[in-house]
Amino acid sequence: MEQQKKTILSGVQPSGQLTIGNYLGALRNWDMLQDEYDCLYCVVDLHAITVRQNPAELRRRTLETLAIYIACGLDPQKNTLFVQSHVPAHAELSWVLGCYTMFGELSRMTQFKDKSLKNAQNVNAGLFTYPVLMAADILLYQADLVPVGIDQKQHIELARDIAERFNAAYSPTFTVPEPYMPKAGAKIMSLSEPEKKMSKSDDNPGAAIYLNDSRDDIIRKFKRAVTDSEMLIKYDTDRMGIANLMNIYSCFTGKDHSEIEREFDGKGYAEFKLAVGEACADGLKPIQEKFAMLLENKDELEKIMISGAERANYLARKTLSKVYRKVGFYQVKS
Ligand code: ATP
Ligand code: LTN
Repeated sequence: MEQQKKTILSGVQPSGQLTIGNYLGALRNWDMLQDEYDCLYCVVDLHAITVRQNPAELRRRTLETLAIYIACGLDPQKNTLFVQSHVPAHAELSWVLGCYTMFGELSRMTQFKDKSLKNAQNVNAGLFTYPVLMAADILLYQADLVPVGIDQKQHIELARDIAERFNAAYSPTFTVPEPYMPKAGAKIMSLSEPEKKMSKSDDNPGAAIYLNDSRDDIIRKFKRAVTDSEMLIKYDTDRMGIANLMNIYSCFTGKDHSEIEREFDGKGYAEFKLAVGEACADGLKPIQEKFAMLLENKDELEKIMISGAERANYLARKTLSKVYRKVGFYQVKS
């Protein structure tokens, strides 16, 4: 039976503190998939160094990101949780796939364009080839589904193109993956600039709700969230500020937009913002408690990393050796 389960792979960069964007767009869905699929989730530290990181912080955040995965409900017994740099095949396959990816394709990636503008002093080659490494992450495990937020859709389409190109050039080698996006929460916007996505590496801490923010901070940030002067709680994508708050409230309460409109009919923004803050703080509380508990036992987290990497290495090696054979790398028996 085990072999018939479909495979899922996803990852988050340990490039900052995780936000409710990461949670609602990705992690919350991962939790719901763990019984039906064979799931692998990695902490993508190789991707994180495409932007300068402080080494001590990167190390700490790698462990914390793994702890957050578990705190968000991923059972390390049911899912393979690992750190990308612990599985060398990611970098190795990435080199090969880079030779099947066109310069023009990478130039069209919107994340590359956005990050080049944001890091104009460090537009390095890794930032450019980032999607190739991401394709390697996915294709190594023959993943059928990749649960991510909308911002990653273009990268998954590229991974599909690379897989199809390689399969056509040789013989079927890779499963062609599909993106899996949540109905609600696939794109949570910044609280200070609601036309931009909420991002963990935003310079303004008021723009994002971090999973570890205190209740007071959460309520205060929502209170200051940019809205408009219409004072009408009605879902309208032309009014991104209020639409975003309604989406967040909907994700945490399960209420749909029309229920929310009825609930706050005739009420003001202050009351609504407080309700959003409280719902969000309530929703994050159990995650925060579990996270704090997990971090008290670093040895246990390291054990999870080691056994995750062991299984991931085993699966990744199988695909990599197939690829090496197909492209014609000389094989010797050791
Ligand atoms: P960075 O700011 O360092 O680029 P990020 O916050 O954009 O990071 P990633 O590590 O790139 O986060 O993304 C991890 C997962 O979270 C991905 O599946 C991504 O699609 C999802 N995600 C990130 N931001 C949002 C958002 N604002 N809304 C919904 N999903 C999001
Ligand atoms: N690029 C992704 C993170 C990521 C990823 C992956 C997501 C790296 N490798 C593989 C899904 C599958 C991002 O969120 N920015």
